[in-house]
Amino acid sequence: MTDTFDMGEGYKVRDLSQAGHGRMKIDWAESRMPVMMKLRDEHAAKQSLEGMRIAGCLHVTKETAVLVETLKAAGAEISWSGCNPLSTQDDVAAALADAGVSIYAWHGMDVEEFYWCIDRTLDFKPTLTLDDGADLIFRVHDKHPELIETLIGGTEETTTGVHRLRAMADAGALKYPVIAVNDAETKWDFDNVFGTGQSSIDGILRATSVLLAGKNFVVAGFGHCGSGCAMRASGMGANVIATEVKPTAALKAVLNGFSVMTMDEAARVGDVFITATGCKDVIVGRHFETMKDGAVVCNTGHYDCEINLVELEEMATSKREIRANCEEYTLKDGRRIYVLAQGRLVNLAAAEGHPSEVMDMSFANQFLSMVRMAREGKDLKVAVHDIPDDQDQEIAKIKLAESGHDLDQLTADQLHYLTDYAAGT
Ligand code: 9W1
Repeated sequence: MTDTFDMGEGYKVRDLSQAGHGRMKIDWAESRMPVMMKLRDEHAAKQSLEGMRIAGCLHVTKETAVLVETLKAAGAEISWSGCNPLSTQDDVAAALADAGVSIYAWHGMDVEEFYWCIDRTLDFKPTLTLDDGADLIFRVHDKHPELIETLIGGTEETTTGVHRLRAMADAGALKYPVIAVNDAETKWDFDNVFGTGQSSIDGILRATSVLLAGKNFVVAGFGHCGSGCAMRASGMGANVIATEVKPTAALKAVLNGFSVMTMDEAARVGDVFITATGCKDVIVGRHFETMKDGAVVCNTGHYDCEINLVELEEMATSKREIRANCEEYTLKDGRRIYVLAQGRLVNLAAAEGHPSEVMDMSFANQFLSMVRMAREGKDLKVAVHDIPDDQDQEIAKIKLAESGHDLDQLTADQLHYLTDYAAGT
């Protein structure tokens, strides 16, 4: 790692000469994000964000670049930082800096640099903040309360961020309105089921190149993420086994045609294991004791505590990285267990996160929330607001139309039948 940076008026990135590569990635993402491109056309014509200064703090990826350039096209001034030092793609950051965006982001920055970057994005006194993790909102409240007067509102992308903001609002500590982008159906359902589902399988395949057909694929946790992984694995010919603690979730797995058993049972028969529970110690020492030679174990759930690697480490006689993101643990009896991405999120560490087509809808929610706040101005109450259902429907409608799928429409008579209780059954 070098300590050189490219720095100019209003940006700091790793290496501006990578801008060409970054631009190619952004072009690719644009071609897979029809909702964003449609909104870009529409709101560039209307200049819906004219006069808005938007500070954003969100993973600097090719998809995020499409969001940034859509906000810009709609007339906003932008300043940007990454919300996670490890998710920043330096070539994408370079392309944005090259296009005149005030961006402060580079891969592998430390905590001090992280807050320095956030502070730079607040220098132009934003009217709106856009968050993934709520770091900007917290930073404004903690260190720059003088900015609150001119702030119209903010958005938050993640579940954790929204939880913390609701707690803040309940305590009367939230000082400007926030829209919870996380709680939209077009964000939550598609990110978790289809985004995590595909990218987790992608991570497993990149790290191992195993054949899934005919294998016993064990999914711990049959929530949105787990069911997404289960369906994709099933589509590739694996026998899916789900483990659960929640009766209705287990029943869903059964009615989808999957087996349900305890992890103690599944450990003996599984070939590939993925944890997606959000809880700790899902796969522990006693499970490793009974696993087959060659078992592959990974996690797409809560950080890196779902698989107890401390216990595995104690049982192992040796450990080596046999390929990128794939570590082989050899046990006393000679059995080998393969752990992917050191138990961290396999879809981010070994693959590329959610595909552009999925981020298209999540970011459409971000964009339309920005437009809504610009329109409503200071009329929006200081609270955590939900995405209205018509915004979800509108995004899904554009996505369908842009990919060539037509919807039926209710006749006036059918509408009457559905809405008038007196019309009878
Ligand atoms: N977000 N554009 C890693 C992503 C880290 C990451 C994280 C995404 C996107 C879950 C957002 C190594 C992209 C992001 C590529 C990558 C996320 C954390 C996206 C998936 C969420 C903690 N959370 N996300 N694309 N890193 O895919 O913005 O490759």
